Amino acid sequence: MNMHPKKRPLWQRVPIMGGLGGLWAYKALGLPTRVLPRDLKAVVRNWDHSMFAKIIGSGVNKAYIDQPCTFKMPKVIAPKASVAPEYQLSHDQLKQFYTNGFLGPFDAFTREQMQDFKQDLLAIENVPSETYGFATPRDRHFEMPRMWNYLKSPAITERVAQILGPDLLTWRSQIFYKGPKSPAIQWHQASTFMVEDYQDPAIFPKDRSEIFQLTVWIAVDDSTTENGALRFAERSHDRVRPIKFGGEEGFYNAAYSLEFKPEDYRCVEVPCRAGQFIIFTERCVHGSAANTTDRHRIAFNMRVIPTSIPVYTNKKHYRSVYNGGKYHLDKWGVCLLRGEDRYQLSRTVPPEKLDRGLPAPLKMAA
Ligand SMILES: O=C(O)CCC(=O)C(=O)O
Ligand SMILES: [Fe+2]
Repeated sequence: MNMHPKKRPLWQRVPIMGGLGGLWAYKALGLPTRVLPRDLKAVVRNWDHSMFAKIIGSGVNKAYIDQPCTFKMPKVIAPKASVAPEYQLSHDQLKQFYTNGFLGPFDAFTREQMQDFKQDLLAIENVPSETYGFATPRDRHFEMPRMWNYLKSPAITERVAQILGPDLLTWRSQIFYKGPKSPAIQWHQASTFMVEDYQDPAIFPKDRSEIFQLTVWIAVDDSTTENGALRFAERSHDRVRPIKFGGEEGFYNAAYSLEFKPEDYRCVEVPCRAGQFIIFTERCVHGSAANTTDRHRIAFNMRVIPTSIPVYTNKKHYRSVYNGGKYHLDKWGVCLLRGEDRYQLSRTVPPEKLDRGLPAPLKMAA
C-alpha cells in the first residue's frame, strides 16, 4: 500500500477515504482481521481511532506524523541506573531533560578521533550497505566496528542509562551527511517510528506516555549556526502532532508541514564541537537549518531503547516513505549497548559480529 504523505487529487482521495472508513469500521466492530491482506491488517491493528479520524476527517489532507502519544511527567525525577561519578547527571540535568525534551552537549570523543572517523564515513557514503544491499546512511554500525564502538562508549551509554534504565539496546543508527549548501531538515518529531511506512510501528512500548526511547546524536564536524546545528522546540514533546500533506519545505523526499508554530515555543539551537553529543527524545520537535557553508556537516545518531521493548516484531522488511527504498530485515538485529538482555524479544546481532576485525588500539581509543 502506498502511504506516501503527499497531496493527492480529489479522484484519489475519495476512494482512499472510503477504504480507510471501511478499515476504521472493521476496527471499531472488532471484526476478524485474518481475512485481510497483511498491509490492511497492519493498519487495522496499529492505527488508533484518532489516526483514522484525523486522516478521514481532513479529507486525506492530514495525518498524525507518527503513532499519537502524550507525555506524562514522571512522578519522581531520579536516575534509573547507578553509574560512575564522572557520568552522573545532576537532578537539575534530569529535570531539564524531562521538562525540555533534550539535554547536552556532552563530551565523548576528541576532534582528532572524529576527523579520522570522518574519512571512514565519507568512504562508505556511496558504497552499498552489507545489510541492505544499497547505499544508505542507515545502520552502518553493523559493518563498521569503529562506529559500533563509538556508540557503546560509556560517556554515552552511562548517561542514557540514567533516563532509560540499565539494560539498553540500539535498533537503528543513521549517518547525517549534511553536504555543502544542503537544505534544512524541517521541524519533525517521531514516537514509535510508524512514521516510516504508516502501517507498523518499529518499536512496541507498553506505555507510549513514558519516555521509551532516546536519540543520541553525535557531531563528527563542529555543528554551528552556519552549517545547520540541531535545533529543538523546548517542551514540545508533550504530544505527537499531525502533518499537512504538501508544503514548501521538504523532509528528505516527502513534502509536508508539521502542525506546529515555532513562535509558540522557545526554539533553541544546540551547537556541538566535533566529538560532542546531544541526548533527546525524538518526540521533541527538532530539525536543523540549511548548511550555508561549502563544507560538510557530518553527524551520526542512534535510537536507544530498554531491552523490554520489542522491535520489528514479525516484520520481514519495511518501506521508508522518507528515505525511499525497501529495507529487508534479514540481516538486521538489535545490538546490546549496555547491561543484559533478559527479554530477548527481537532478532539480535551478536557482539562478536559487531566488533569483528577492529584493531585493538582502535577498540581502546573508541
Ligand atoms: O542531523 C540532522 O540534521 C537531523 C537529525 C535528526 O533529525 C535526528 O537525529 O533525529
Ligand atoms: Fe529527527
